Amino acid sequence: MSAFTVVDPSTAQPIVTLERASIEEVDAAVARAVVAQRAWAALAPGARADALRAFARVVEEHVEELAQLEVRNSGHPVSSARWEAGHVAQVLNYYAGAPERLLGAQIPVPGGIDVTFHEPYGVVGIIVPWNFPMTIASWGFAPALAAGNAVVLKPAELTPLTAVRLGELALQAGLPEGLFQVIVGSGSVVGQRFVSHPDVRKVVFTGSTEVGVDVAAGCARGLKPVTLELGGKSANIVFADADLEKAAAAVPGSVFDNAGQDCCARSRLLVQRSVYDRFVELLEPAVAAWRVGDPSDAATEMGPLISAAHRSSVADFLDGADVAFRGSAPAGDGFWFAPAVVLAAPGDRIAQDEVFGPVVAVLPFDDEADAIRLANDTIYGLAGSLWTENLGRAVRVSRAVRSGVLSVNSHSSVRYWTPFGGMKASGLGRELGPDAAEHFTETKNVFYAT
Ligand code: TAP
Repeated sequence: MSAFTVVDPSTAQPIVTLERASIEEVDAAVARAVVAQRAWAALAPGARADALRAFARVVEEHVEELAQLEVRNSGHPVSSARWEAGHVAQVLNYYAGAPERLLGAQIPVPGGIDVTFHEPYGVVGIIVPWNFPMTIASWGFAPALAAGNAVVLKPAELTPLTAVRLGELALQAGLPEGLFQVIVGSGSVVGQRFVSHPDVRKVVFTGSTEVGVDVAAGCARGLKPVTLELGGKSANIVFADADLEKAAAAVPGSVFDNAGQDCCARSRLLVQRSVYDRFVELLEPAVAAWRVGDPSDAATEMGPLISAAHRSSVADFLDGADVAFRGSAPAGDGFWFAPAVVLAAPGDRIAQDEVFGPVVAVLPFDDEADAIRLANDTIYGLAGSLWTENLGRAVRVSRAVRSGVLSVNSHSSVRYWTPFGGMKASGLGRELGPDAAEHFTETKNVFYAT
């Protein structure tokens, strides 16, 4: 066992010291989960639905507490943190509808009856990053539980507090002991043990592409399915025929939200050359107006970065870069970083690598084909936006960009009832939407001879 300290990123002050779980403790948790899962899967679907609705209700009753905890632990602005906590309750309510709708098929065969069943995997291991600790956890645990699995959840060491509280709230809501366990510890110990443990039959990993590849390789050795939600370098494409004022006003929210620590951040801004200068001009006041500061203030739009180490990795990207202008950031001990707009060329590191900070690279393009080529000029394929008033162009470009989640004249990416996930190096599999509970089951086919 070893201890680590959780820090408030807006003050750099310690909040609490926690113990890291050992491999033996992970194994004991998985053993409890195996027992709990058998009883859970044997319940009537309606009873599982009721239990998830009860969990949702308790989360709803604790939205303010969870939000305040996230403000301290992650530096999220309180208005975002309230949305995130409410979103967890919505995701639970949505997947509470799934147990009674996991329908198999009856397939015509000669000499009998053929039926398919959606069987839960058993124990699902969920590994979560630090950028959206509550919401991303819920995208895994709600459908996994709905489908009849038990869950062991590992939050990131930087941001474990809301996940630990959700584990307590699950018990308070009456979920059985052992069914949903939150295990605090390092990725290399707890996360790796989820990957290697023979009784963890499916893994959901959200985090960097580098670690995701290792997790997938480990899962392949254990022949277990894995869902990967990884990095991104999403394009925000602005055509000359767009509503330029509207598109420019939306840029800060599309890339500086959560201080750019967002896998869907539209961190490459592609602007048609004929309106490039005008658009950059429109951008400057929008960036200046972006409110960076105390996350507990309801008017704040952006808080600090998550850690000192992360801030220096973001700052490295500005070394030698052509910074057009920056927004503001408070002075003080927190891990503050003023948003930056950088003029870039396609091959620049800042136009290729995920910064995961409030930095946007602006690149010009000539025509529709050039825009598509540039948008796809990345190893990633998670999200993206395009701005145009031409419907045909919107259809052509949205079909040609290799990304899992796109929005036209908008930068919205996440709705719990629509599928979410990445192409290429951004991931494997999809979360959310109507099919996610089914992804936590494997199909059994049974033939009954008559
Ligand atoms: P990572 O360093 O990859 O960590 C993610 C999680 O994996 C943490 O809980 C971490 O634990 C754990 N982990 C680390 N090494 C591991 C290993 N060898 N085996 C198993 N688990 C391990 O990512 P991060 O820095 O926290 O998050 C940022 C990245 O996540 C960005 O690339 C971002 O784009 C991506 N992300 C993607 C999405 C979607 S939905 N596509 C959403 C959010 C974030 P500890 O850190 O506690 O050791």
